Amino acid sequence: MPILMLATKQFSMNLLFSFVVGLLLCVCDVSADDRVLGNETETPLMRNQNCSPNAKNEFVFKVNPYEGEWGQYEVENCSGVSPKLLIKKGVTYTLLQKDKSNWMHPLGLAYYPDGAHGFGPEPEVPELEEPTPDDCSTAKFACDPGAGVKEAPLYGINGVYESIDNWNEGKVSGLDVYEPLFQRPQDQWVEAGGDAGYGVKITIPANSKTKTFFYFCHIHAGMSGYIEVTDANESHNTLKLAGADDLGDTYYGTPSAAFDNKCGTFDVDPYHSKQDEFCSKQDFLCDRTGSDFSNCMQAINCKMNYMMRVKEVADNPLAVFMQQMIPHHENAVQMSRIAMKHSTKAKGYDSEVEDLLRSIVATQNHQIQTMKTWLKEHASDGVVCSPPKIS
Ligand SMILES: [Cu+2]
Repeated sequence: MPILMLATKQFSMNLLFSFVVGLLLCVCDVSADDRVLGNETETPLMRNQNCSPNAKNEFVFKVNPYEGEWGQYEVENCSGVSPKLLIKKGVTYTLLQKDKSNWMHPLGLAYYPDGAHGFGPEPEVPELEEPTPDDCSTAKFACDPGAGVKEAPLYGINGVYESIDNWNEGKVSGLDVYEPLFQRPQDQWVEAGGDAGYGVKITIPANSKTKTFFYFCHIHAGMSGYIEVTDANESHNTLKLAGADDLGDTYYGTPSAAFDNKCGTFDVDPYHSKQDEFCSKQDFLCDRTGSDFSNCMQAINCKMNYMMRVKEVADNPLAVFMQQMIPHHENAVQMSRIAMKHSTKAKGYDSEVEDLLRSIVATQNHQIQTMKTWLKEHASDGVVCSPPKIS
């Protein structure tokens, strides 16, 4: 074969090889971004999509830190965030929490969204417990699964699960052991979880009247999703609290704008698109480059600057502390979300930095929710006053 033909053939093979490798890398990149770094398409991910378990009847959980205000759960091989888990009676399912993104997000199961955090006007809603909570017999909740029906989450650490007969005995298993472990430093959480990690098992008995219930995070409100018994008995219970049967924007927050999706932030877009209104002539980075990162940082700092300028509450300095600390903490969370999304290739980015950022997001979000609850009980939200005009 002439040398030229050989070279051409070799060139074509190389081209084909590069094309195939490129295609594979491209496919891997997209899925990696979707799973680990959040969504790069600048559109919010879908919520409440039907989700079936894997072949071992497991739902493998992760937390996507970029969706919604508090982050939202994802399940391996299911699309979107906060998916609706489809289950059948009489089958034992495991909600697995092995991935490190689950740290500070221990799952619970409740008859209404958010369990002990409360939902709508209710400061607390009944959870799946053994025995069934008395509240389930009231008309406003109406969630009694039936006489003698035992349905409750069985918590497990490193593959060792409690049983329904020693439910939450609080020494070696149960929620009272599970939840505190999720608040330990991340390396200790990983070590205690061992090879099998953490998990929550649930079996809905054949004679149960439960059709729809919820998974939620014991530490953060606002991260719930549906679980539906697809072969529920005909005389099943129905949800009574308004809004529980249609979790949407009111619950999860308005889906993020394109700017927020690009930044990895939540509800910052107006401070970018209408910056003159909120932070006229103020630069929060000197000699700004105008890169995506730079624009994201400018917008979040504009938001914090604007939101922290609250009217003084003369008779309650603690109210002012709470009102200012909320946007201050929100900025720390937003800044960490931007760093997780835009600085992974920066010099010095390693697993310790990743742990630090995850810790800022999870712990400060929890503190924000605590401060918001305090304001609701003892004062009111801050009244923001107009920024000074800089000429
Ligand atoms: Cu959480």
